[in-house]
Amino acid sequence: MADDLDAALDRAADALRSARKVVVLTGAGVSAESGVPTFRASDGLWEGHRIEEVATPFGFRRDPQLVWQFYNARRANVSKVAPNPGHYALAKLEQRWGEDFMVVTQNVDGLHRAAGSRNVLEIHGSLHRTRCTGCGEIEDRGLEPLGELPACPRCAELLRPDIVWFHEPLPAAVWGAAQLASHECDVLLVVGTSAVVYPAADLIPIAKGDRGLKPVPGTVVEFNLTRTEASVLADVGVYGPSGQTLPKVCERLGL
Ligand code: BJW
Ligand code: ZN
Repeated sequence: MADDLDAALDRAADALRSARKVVVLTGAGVSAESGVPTFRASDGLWEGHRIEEVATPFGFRRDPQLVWQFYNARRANVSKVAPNPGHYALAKLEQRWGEDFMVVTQNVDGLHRAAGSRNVLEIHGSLHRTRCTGCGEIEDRGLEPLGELPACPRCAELLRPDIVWFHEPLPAAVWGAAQLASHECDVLLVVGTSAVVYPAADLIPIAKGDRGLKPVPGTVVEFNLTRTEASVLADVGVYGPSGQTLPKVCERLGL
């Protein structure tokens, strides 16, 4: 088994060595070793709530107070955690590739930026930001406690978390940039995601060139504890905790 992992790490490092442009798609698993819970527990509940209650626009319309309680608790949890070696390894890779390295994250915890990554697209929003349901103003409020029905300082309408809930479109500019980067990349690292949520999971076939012309298909490397929906499209699978495997890739690249 250890031999398999070593061989996979060698192949991942080889793919990166010859890559001009690199994209990383991350999910909840990259933050698991920081103590942020992942989403798809077997009971189908998120911290005791049904997904429709707390992560859809309908749930927010029905009971904004409950949704804010849920998000204030999430914000408080995230304020206590720190990036893990997996986040730092990705920041180190960005230093090697510069502008040609991009992290596309489904996570809303802000830990990639906290670890020093700069070229980050947060395609599902951020726990740090609020969005006004009246004037649309988006504001970075950090993780300071907010009330149960926070109001906009400009127009006094109800604020909501700046998070992409189910049934909502991803922010157009951010999603467009993620698609373009995936189309142009030579290597896509898929880290800690079950790859079941769309349209994020579409970035994997886009990187392979399956959704349009790409002269040379991108190489997809999956980092996860287990095989996922992404595994059939992955050229290399590195199975183990990403807080351990990503730093080993950096070591192999001499970083
Ligand atoms: C480790 C590890 C370690 C652990 N090391 N690895 C049927 C009904 C309704 C909707 C749909 C439907 N069918 C399809 C849809 C569309 C829907 C969707 O995809 N649903 C699927 C679930 C089926 N998508 C949407 O609704 C999207 N919008 C949309 O389609 O809009 C269309 C539209 C167009 C125009 C106008 C209007 C609408 C929006 C999706 C937004 C998703 N947002 C969420 C919630 C945010 C709330 C919040 O965070 O507070 O984002 S969903 C949730 O899942 C969250 C995550 O970003 C996302 C992805 O999850 P992720 O990151 O993959 O986590 P897990 O837990 O699933 O996996 C963790 C992985 O880590 C596992 O594989 C572990 O093994 C691994 N792991 N430890 C390495 N140490
Ligand atoms: Zn407002």
